[in-house]
Amino acid sequence: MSSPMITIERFLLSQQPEYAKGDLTTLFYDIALAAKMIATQTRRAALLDTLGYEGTTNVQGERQRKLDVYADDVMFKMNDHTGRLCAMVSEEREDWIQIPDNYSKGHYVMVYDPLDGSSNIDTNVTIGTIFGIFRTLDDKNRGGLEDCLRSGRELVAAGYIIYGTSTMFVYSAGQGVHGFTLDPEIGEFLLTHENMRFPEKPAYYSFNNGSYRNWDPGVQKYSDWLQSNEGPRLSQRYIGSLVADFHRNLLYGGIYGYPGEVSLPNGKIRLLYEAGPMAFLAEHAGGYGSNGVESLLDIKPANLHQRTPVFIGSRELVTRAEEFIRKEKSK
Ligand code: AHM
Ligand code: MG
Repeated sequence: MSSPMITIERFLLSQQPEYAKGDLTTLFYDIALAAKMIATQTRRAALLDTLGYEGTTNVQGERQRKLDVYADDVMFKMNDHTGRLCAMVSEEREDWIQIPDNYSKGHYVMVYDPLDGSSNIDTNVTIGTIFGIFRTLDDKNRGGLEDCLRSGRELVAAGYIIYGTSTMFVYSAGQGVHGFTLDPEIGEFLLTHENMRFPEKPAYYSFNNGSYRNWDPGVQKYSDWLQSNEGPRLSQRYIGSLVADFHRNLLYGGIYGYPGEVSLPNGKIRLLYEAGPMAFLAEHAGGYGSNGVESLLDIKPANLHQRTPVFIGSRELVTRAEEFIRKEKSK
């Protein structure tokens, strides 16, 4: 354990800029509280009969699992009444979420994927929660759709919670990426990973190679290069949870990719509440996130649930992916 013991609250207070003290700090703290509730439920899911499907589908036509619905509800309920937010966007809800009339509206917008990698839930494999925070564009007119449809460049903070062998809260508010581990005995997140950076020499590449046949030639050639003698000699690791694959690659160096496919030209990952926040974290840890052509942070979503191809992780590996893709496109 790190020494001295620093709780997430203490760290947040020491890190926030003066203008954000109070609001942003408390917002993170509310998200951390939601994370503890989701972690508790996830750990006991089989015992509480919360594995399996809810019997509903979300806006992307995906069947919702009981834990997807639970996590979405917790994220919403921990944040709707606090007066910090003026709107929210969730993967699990078609429209953006306005703050109920009986609560005051704050100056921030939170976008989130309540349970990422949820196809892994029933098999006891690591899953996560992703969030991003924007400041409202217009203090007088807060919480409209235009406040939500923003590029990752406009994020003031982003983070994820990873529900693995331990639960971790990883975030950046623009001054480094910091990780906290939940001590379940005392119910607190404690600072364990200060100022995380992608290591110089990467170790892993994380693509779903089962989809190789459906990728563009540029992505196929990049994948061939990764595995060739001329390549960087990485091991392949793919969990199928963006949060978990990203987290491992942040610690050991590597690249996560979810390219476009023949029947899914923009891939599977959502720009606003998955790719954008993760690209923000990547850049603040010395890495890079791209759609294969340009930075994920520079793309303004046209709709809330827009998908994008994703290549994210160690900067050099991501720029090499762009080079392969560009070369094939120009043929
Ligand atoms: P989800 O938010 O519905 O769980 O979907 C996103 C997830 C990513 O975490 C993961 O990398 C990917 O889907 C896995 O997809 P696949 O099984 O096609 O490889
Ligand atoms: Mg997801």
